[in-house]
Amino acid sequence: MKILPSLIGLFLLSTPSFALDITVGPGAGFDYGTITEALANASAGDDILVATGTYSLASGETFPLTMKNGVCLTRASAASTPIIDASGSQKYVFSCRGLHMGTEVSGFTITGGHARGAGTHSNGGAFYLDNASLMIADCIIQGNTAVESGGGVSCINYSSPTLYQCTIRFNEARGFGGGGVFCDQYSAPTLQNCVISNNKAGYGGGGVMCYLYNCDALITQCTITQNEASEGGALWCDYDSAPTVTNCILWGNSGAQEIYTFFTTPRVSYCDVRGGFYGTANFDADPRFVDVASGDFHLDANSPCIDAGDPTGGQDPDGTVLDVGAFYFDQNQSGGFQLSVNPDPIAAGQFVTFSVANATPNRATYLGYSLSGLGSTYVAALQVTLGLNRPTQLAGPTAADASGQVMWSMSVPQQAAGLSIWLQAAQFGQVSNVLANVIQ
Ligand SMILES: [Ca+2]
Repeated sequence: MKILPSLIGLFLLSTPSFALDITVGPGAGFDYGTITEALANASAGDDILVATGTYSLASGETFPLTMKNGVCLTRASAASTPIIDASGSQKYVFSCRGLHMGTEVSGFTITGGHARGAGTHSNGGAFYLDNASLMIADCIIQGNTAVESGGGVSCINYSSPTLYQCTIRFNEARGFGGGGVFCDQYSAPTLQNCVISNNKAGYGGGGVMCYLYNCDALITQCTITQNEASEGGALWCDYDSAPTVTNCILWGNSGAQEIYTFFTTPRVSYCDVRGGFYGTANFDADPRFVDVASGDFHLDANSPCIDAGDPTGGQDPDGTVLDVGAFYFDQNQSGGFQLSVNPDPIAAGQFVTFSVANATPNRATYLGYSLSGLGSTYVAALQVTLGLNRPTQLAGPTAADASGQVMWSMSVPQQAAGLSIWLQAAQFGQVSNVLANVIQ
């Protein structure tokens, strides 16, 4: 076909820049064999696509890997997660200095880094950021260490990266703070849908430390658990640093408290905090992770975190109110004991119907509600713990039908308009999801 070269020529003429796809992988057929070489030869706008494999000293890498402005370093296929392993180098894995958004590292397992250089270079086992605001997405940052702070990630000097859908676990800041993430000197990273677990800090902030001067991190829909520090097992907020923490689980960390504050007022709302914390709609209830021992921090079907997020903050992919934590519980696929309401939201002065599906057939079913939010209330007669604070029985007992369904209809008083209400159904030995609603 002679037409092909001219078509390619047209395509090249119409391409406004000379951005390249640079491939990295073992053996022939790739542009480079190492990420080190690819980065050295990349320019702003280039994508470096890394094939499955382990990239280490043994495979020819030189650590730290120095990120370049405007370069996207990512996996060649979403089906794989290449491993970048700096073990033996005694260096942090990535050096990120003077970078802006548009720079990206995504889709890797990043491990084996060790920050032990002079001054601030003893921070940031996997990522050392200095005035760098890149995107770090879909990465597993695990098993890195820092002599001082930021076992996984260190953000200093106006570094405000976005960490999205990352798992930051088993990292250690041996000297000071931020087992997972350390922020200092006007650094305000965004952490969204991240799991920060099993990290350890020598002193404070087992999960995250927001240290001095306006480190106003945005921490949204994250699960911070099983971290360890003397003060602030989950989070440390120091003088002048006031992170905004929304729809997060801060639970099961070891330390004097989950959130340590020193002359600052972090904005914490719609969070499940062990021991409680001031702020809008925070609660203190076992989040009911699927399996803590194996590191599965998904929610089980009876988690009080389901639909407990900020109702104005958007929806989960299943169309329900946001769940609290890094992972939402899919109520469409659960097949479990489920409570729903129609109309949604509930309307004052009208009838409302509450429906239960997938209950145990022919068994007595109850509907409870609270006007004061989520909580943890044991009901001895049913041997269940309701996820409601000071609940009152609204309906039942009503036997579920042969297909496990129950419906209750009732009129809503006109004067209920504007009330927030939380509802949950229960049978002996099991509870439904909690419905949160604001009566219109
Ligand atoms: Ca939800």
